[in-house]
Amino acid sequence: MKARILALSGGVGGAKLARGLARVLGAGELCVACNTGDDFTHLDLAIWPDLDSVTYAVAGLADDERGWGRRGETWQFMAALRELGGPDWFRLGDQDLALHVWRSARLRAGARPSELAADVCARLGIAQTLLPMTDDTVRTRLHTDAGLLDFQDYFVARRAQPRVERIEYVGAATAGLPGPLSQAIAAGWQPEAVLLCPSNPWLSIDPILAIPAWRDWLSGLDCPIVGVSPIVGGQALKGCAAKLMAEFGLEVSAAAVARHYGALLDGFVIDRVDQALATSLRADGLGIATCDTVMRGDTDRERVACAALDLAAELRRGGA
Ligand code: FO1
Repeated sequence: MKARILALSGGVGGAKLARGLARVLGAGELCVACNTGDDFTHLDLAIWPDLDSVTYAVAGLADDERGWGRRGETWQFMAALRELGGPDWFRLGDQDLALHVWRSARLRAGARPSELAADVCARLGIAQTLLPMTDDTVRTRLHTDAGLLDFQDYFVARRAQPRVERIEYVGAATAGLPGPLSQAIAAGWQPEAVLLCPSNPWLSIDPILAIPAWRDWLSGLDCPIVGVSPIVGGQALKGCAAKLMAEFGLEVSAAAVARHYGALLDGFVIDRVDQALATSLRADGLGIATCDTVMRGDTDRERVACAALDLAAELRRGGA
């Protein structure tokens, strides 16, 4: 593996940073490992929301408004499905559908998830390595006041309304690293830095960290691990991280996210509006960088990518 930087990502926020990183790094210098806990089988199709969001973002095909799926999408399949009385709570655009149909056929024919991800990258002209977090099956399930729910049932069908008591990552305990990463590690590969994207810590990054092989490898690495806060000014920019934190009895702040990652983290990028948290985070031993972390366009994405990479470089030199 040629990658220098390894990013761990969920969907929306992670995909934005992944695009920024892909734009500021050289071809092949980035590897993104994506959460697969949100994946599910719908209408007999294998749906991989986070890997697809990152793939479309890095390829420049993403719908930035929606945060998932492809730009310029059409919805004729959904209209026809609705007419037939089929399930319409989870929207599959016509172009996006091609990916789900083709991937499902390839999986049935025995392809490995990481092999499929590499094929899609090659077809879409992506020079970076995008991987599922594992080639095994891991599913995020939420214990809520509405019962035990699969992720997409909670997040999309019920609009993240139920109160969450506990989250489990079914299959994580026995899951392995994705094939290409295992092979690279066996051949002596080490990243220069690991970045935790501004994704939901509990729903997007924790499923990766719940895999013992990931935890063990990350904690033994001799390189900085730098996070970017998904919480800005006490609010989540998108998604339900703030709601979950409140339900878990946590303060909704960038500092609480840093504490959640604990000893794993060497550095943290926080928003300028959270500047006041920097002193206490530094006192906890973290390297801190502040910048405007809200990512609306490519210039924003490149700025946040550079802030995270610069902080990692400074930590490698022993500074920050
Ligand atoms: N999110 C929604 O809120 N509603 C949808 O109908 C929906 C469809 C969808 C289809 C393909 C895909 O790759 C993602 C999709 N998402 C949808 C996003 C998905 O729920 C993600 O898991 C979350 O955004 C969390 O990352």
